[in-house]
Amino acid sequence: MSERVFIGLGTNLGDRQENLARARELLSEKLSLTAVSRIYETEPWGYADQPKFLNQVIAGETELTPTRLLDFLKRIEKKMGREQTFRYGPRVIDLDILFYGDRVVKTKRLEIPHPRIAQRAFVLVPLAELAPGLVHPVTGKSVEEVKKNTDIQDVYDYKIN
Ligand code: PH2
Ligand code: MG
Ligand code: MG
Repeated sequence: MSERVFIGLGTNLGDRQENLARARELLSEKLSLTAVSRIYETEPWGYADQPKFLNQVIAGETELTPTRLLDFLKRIEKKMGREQTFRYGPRVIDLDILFYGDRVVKTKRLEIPHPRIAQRAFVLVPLAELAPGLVHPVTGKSVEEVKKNTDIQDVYDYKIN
């Protein structure tokens, strides 16, 4: 049985567009990509003094369990040269599980749905593009509803080169 998952991609170091492309390619090894949002350039959230991010959200079908999916994402981040910095600091690539079907997971390592979706326009805008009607399994709110109540001015369309 496969599940539909949504993954958030973020990058603000090096060739950001290339980083997103590489990450999508590596993701497709274990995830059949069913939808890919546009790319957005976004002001850094959480820690201001760093380069702007490119953000994107993808939807895919996978056989991996949530924990295995997390391991897989961490392996990709490592392969792409991600180094540990500090919370909300700059990174070559960040891959976050946003939703995993309507599963709710809360362990030390992993929380699904991602706990900060509602505060993050850089996630909500691309997510609403793919799945406006997607309902949060705990709050019962749709992505579109949450987006309407979020300031999205720091999220810009990014012209693909
Ligand atoms: N990721 C963070 C911290 N801040 N800001 C933007 N704009 N985009 C991100 O992907 C991002 C961030 C930590 O995961
Ligand atoms: Mg993140
Ligand atoms: Mg992360």
